[in-house]
Amino acid sequence: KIVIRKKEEVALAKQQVSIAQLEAAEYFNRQPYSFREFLLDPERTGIIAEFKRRSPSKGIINDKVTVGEVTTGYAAAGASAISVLTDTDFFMGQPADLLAARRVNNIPLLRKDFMIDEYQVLEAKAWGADIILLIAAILTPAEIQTLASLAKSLGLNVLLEVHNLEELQRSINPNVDAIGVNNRNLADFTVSVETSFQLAQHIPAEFMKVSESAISDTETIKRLKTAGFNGFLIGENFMRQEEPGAAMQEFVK
Ligand code: IGP
Repeated sequence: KIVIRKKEEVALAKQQVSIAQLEAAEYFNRQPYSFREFLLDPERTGIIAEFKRRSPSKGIINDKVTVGEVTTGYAAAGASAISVLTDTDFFMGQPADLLAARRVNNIPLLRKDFMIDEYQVLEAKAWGADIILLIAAILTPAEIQTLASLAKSLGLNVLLEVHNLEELQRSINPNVDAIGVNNRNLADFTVSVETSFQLAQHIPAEFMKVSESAISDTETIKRLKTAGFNGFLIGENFMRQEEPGAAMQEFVK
């Protein structure tokens, strides 16, 4: 269902904005930040803090804050990267959110969306992203290869999301920088951080390890670090507060 919606969205976008126009955009030729450098920087927290107004599982989380105030708050609190939803239908995000985050931050930005087409990778570059997300559950290994190698050729970093061993084994690709284990099952929305602990040992050492979703305490982060995780993607725990940046500041102190 998501893939069909995205295909329609991409077809429409292609009619409205040509590839030449994307390539002429302000940010298209900037050199993206290294995801690895920021994740492994001991001065930072390893947290990839997410700007998310709503989600399909929770409905509205926070529609009162601006992307500028939240993302600069996250950066000030020591985020290693910032995730910005650009999907409108399910998450109430928009391309303008990523552009706005880019304007005011100098750390890596993840375009969080359902990437299915090379055109979206060019959009991500044009909108100032440093990292794209590829979700194994909705892509064939061949599609992952195509999208990841295009991303690499543009200097973008790639985060590959998996939520079980089968997805990990069939999808792993040398053009990927980091493997994100999603603790949320996208089929039924149930969450369990155990998913990360189970898959950690199966992720080859050359990839950075990111644990995604349902992280709400620092004790869990400590345990994930011990299991070898370098990154922690946190959205709702911060976004449901009135001031998400201040909430992250409090969380990490
Ligand atoms: C953040 P949480 O539970 O902290 O809000 O989760 C992030 O992991 C989640 O938003 C996410 C997501 C995705 C959203 C993970 N993978 C794929 C959209 C698409």
